[in-house]
Amino acid sequence: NMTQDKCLVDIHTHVYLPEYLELLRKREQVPRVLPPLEEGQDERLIILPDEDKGESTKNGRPVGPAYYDVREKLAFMDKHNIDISVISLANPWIDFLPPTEETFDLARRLNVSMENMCQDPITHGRLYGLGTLPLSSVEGSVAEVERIAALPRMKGVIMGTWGCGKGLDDPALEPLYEAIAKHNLVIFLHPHYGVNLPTSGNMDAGHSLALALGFPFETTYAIARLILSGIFDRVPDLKMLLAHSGGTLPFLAGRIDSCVAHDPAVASKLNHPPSYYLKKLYFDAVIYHATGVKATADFVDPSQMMFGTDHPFFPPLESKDARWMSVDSNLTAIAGAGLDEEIVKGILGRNALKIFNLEMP
Ligand code: 5CU
Repeated sequence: NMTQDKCLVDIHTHVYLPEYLELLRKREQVPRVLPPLEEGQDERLIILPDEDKGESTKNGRPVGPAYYDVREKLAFMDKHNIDISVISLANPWIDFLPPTEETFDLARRLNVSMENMCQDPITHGRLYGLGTLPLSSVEGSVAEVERIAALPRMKGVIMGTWGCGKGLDDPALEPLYEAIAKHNLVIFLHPHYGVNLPTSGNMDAGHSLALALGFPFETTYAIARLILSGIFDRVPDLKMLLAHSGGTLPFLAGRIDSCVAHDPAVASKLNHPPSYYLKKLYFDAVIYHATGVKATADFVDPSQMMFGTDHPFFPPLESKDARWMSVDSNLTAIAGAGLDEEIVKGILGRNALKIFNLEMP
């Protein structure tokens, strides 16, 4: 169908909802929002672990209306001809809050606020949402999944790699995975914590290496552990979308298979080699080079890949009116990966319509 063929869907696009910014403004520890450095400037976001300790990162990043205003999201979509966005709260969600009624109530309010944003008449049906879970409590999260499943424009949940503090392979999380699978919701698995290497004493790389490498390495390790836990044998219908083209998983899958095969005690816990499970996951195409797109499309069926922008992160540094380089790099990478036209159309929109069960606006 022609319309679906031309559709551009962004499945990796974030917001910091007003209720969340309110929470971050009140905090004195990372994650937090600081007041503007000078009057008339934007507030500043400090969210990454130890970001407040780095010389070039201690003032955080400007956080303006693109981070919370639905009109800015729509203007960004219009500028890049994006038809539909599946929006999610940005990191670090509410992972750091204790398992209290107050946290559960905040999760509820965030999800209703997200649903309302997606239902705002000015969006003309162009937005869908992913919910936020109070992950310090599995019980609280299962209850929230039940609520999210009843919200018409919510199609899944966003989750970090922390789980309830012991990683994604924590057996305590299984009831949550079962609840998510039961409702046919998608988990958008997104990094935040990095790989906990000592910070370099010689060079201040700002945010660049934490985002470029810490994030994907974190995803790689967390998902490999999750797969080795055998969760996908026990909950085979669990749908999981990996940020940043799965970190380095498409590239390292062979090494994971080989190392597991040579460790019979580990291999015997699984019905299949690790890459069997990896190939069932979904991957975004937020990797910026054609080589990364090719590697992912070579590893998984490309019908499991979907376009994303990472808005509002990586805005243009010069003109505010320009198209975003971060968006165009991803579009160019998808177009330049030597894939068939039909496969490219799938990555740009058709796959997302199907996987998330979205309706054309
Ligand atoms: O690259 C990304 O996905 C991000 C993100 O989600 N959050 C952030 O702080 N920077 C980059």
